[in-house]
Amino acid sequence: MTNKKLKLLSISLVMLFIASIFLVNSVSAIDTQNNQVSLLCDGNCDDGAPAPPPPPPPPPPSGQVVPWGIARINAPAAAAAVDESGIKVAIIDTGLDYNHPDLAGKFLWGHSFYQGNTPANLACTTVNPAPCLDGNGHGTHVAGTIGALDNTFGVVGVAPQVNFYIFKGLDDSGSGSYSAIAQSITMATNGPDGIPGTADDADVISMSLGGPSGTVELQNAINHALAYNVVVVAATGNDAAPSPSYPAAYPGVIKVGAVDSSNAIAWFSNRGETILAPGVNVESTWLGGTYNTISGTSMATPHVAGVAALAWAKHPTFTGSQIRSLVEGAKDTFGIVDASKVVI
Ligand SMILES: [Ca+2]
Ligand SMILES: [Ca+2]
Repeated sequence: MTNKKLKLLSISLVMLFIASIFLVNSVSAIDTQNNQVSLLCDGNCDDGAPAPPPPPPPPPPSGQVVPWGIARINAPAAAAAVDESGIKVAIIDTGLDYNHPDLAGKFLWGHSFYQGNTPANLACTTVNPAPCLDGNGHGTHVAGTIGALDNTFGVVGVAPQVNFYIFKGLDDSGSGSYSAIAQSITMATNGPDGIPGTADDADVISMSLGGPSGTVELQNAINHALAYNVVVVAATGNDAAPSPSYPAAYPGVIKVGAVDSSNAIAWFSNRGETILAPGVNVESTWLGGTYNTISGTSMATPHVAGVAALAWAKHPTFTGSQIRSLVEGAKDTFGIVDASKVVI
């Protein structure tokens, strides 16, 4: 049971048709032989091959782009209305390119359960963040949607002032054990001091990953997070299935499905969502200081995690359950999250 794995949830644009088959096997489906859970993202991050070397640095930036999804959910105006600089968002994914200029200074603390594709157990600190370096790109993409800096270049995230706890619970090919995910959830909840219910606990946990079943350890970790007022956000999965993958399926978790820029639910998005967010052609940060445009419920989830951070900034005395209700109720007529509704 404890060796089960989860995977990323994203979808390749270029290889959309191929990806549609590939994802069924690798994204939100647990391979019962290997007991794997997977990322919910693009073919780029889920091909099982070793991560390519980082691409060369991009040309000098010339102006900041507001990705369509950031504009669509009214994030810029909402972020302008609050100070979210004290909010800590834990990202459980493939790590973070903490050297990316559009994510500079955001890494606070974390832990790595993988080095490359090899299991590990390494602390990540501001002095030595290296164990949490992203070898895939997926985690860095998620991070950029949550909180890429509002500056003169690149992209901007939903909540540009937030900081990150980074848990490398997925390896460089996008797979991770259920136990690594569960341990990441517990560590994020407890924070650097190891004690739940103190000021250094994560405020939000964002998980762009999933598998078709759960484990006792995973559910216990989710329940621990919820009991200590951590808002837990997870992707529904990319299998075009009628119900969410795990951990999104657990009660109390905000379950995020994906829509395109025409307000239509993405063909791949598992249903049973409690809210929708942009998840098709999402531009965000990538490895080596670059940017990439990919699709998946993996890409929708960080939009909602960012909105949850803004909600905490506006309502610091709320319980986690109150924040969850506020966020899940902050939707437009299409069911798409609207950041402006959590900062009123
Ligand atoms: Ca920027
Ligand atoms: Ca703590």
